[in-house]
Formats: sequence, structure tokens, C-alpha cells
Amino acid sequence: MKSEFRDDGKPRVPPGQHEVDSFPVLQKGKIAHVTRDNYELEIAGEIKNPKVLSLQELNQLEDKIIHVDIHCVTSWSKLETQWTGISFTTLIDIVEPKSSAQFVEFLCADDNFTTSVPINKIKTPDAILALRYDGLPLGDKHGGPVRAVIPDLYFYKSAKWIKKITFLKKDRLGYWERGGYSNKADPWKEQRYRSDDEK
Ligand SMILES: Nc1nc2c(c(=O)[nH]1)N[C@H]1C(S)=C(S)[C@@H](COP(=O)(O)O)O[C@H]1N2
Ligand SMILES: [Mo]
Repeated sequence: MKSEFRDDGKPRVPPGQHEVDSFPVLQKGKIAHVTRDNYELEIAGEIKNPKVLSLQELNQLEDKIIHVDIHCVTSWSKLETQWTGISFTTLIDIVEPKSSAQFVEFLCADDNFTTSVPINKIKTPDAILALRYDGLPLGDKHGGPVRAVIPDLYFYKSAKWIKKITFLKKDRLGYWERGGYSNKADPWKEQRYRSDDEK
């Protein structure tokens, strides 16, 4: 049986959230369809080794499996999802961020959607660039071929259909964040809207 509490003592389902068994599909507009054949991920900004990686190259890097709970700000939480991909710590070893790199921005194929997080949020073992869900290559609906899964933040910080990752000195507000959603996005502090950022 699933425990009501996590190892760190926080409730498994954060305040104001409810558990769902389905896997809702959510994005600002239409589902993006990214061609796999000529797909390239660009990694740029405040790093020593800028990279352009094909899907084949990405698939050869690492098969890190994570089990994480996801929490959408619209109030659904899905527990114990399984993703496979490349841990951001591995990517960081490859691109070597400069000390000036403080934030990471994801640019996506759906009409240049962006979101960003402080670099320390991807320096945790369970933050990955996901290529698979439940063992199968990521389909279009859930952000394939490549999406971020960044645990313990509302799920809008986990960008789908990533084209480019940019390491930044200064933060740039993303799509939902510009629209009034919290830039901190901590589900246990219920940081849903910008006015919750002081919590
Ligand atoms: N590129 C992109 N990524 C995005 C979004 C989006 O609109 N565009 N929406 C976010 C939101 S609000 C949520 S809840 C999750 C939903 O992921 P899912 O469709 O796999 O459940 O994607 C996040 N990543
Ligand atoms: Mo969301």
C-alpha cells in the first residue's frame, strides 16, 4: 500500500491536490508533433561545452529510471509514475556549466513555450531528461521525443517537446509564469500563483 507520507515527512499528496489514476494530457495549446528522424537537442548558454545531440546520441547516454509523483497546478496528482532517461547531473558533467550559470530554461516545439528552474532543482538525482514513459518511447501526448521531469515542483516546470536547453545567468519567466503562475512552484507550500512566491 502507498504510504501517506514521504521519506522526508511531507504528505504524499500535497495540500489542495487529489490523486488521479488516469494520466491527463495538458499543454497551453495543441499537442506538438516533433519529427524523430532529424531531431536535435541544442544545449547552450553559460556552459563550457555547447552541444547539439541527436536522438540516437541521447539514447546512448544513459538509462536512468525514476519513480516520481507528479502534481499539476490544476489540482491533479499522479503517484508513482515511471520515466527513463538521462539524469541532468550526467548532462551537467558533459556540458560543464560555468559558475555564472544559475538558471536553466527549456525552449519547446509548441510555439516556443518556455519554462525555467534554478540550476539546483536539476542537480538532484531524480531530475531527468525523459525519453521513455513506463518503458516505452515517449509519445507525442506526453512530450516526446524528449521532455524534462523535475520532481517536487508543479508539473508545468517539466517541459514537453524540448528543442533547446539554455543555461542562464539571470532567470527568464516562462509561459505559465508570465501568465501569473508561481515561478517557485513548490506544491507543499501551495505556490500556485505569483502572489504565493513569498510563502
Ligand atoms: N512544451 C510544453 N510543456 C509543458 C506544457 C506546455 O504547455 N508546453 N504544460 C505543462 C503543464 S501545465 C503540465 S501539467 C504538464 C503536463 O504533462 P502531461 O501532458 O504529460 O501530463 O506539462 C507541462 N509541460
Ligand atoms: Mo499543469
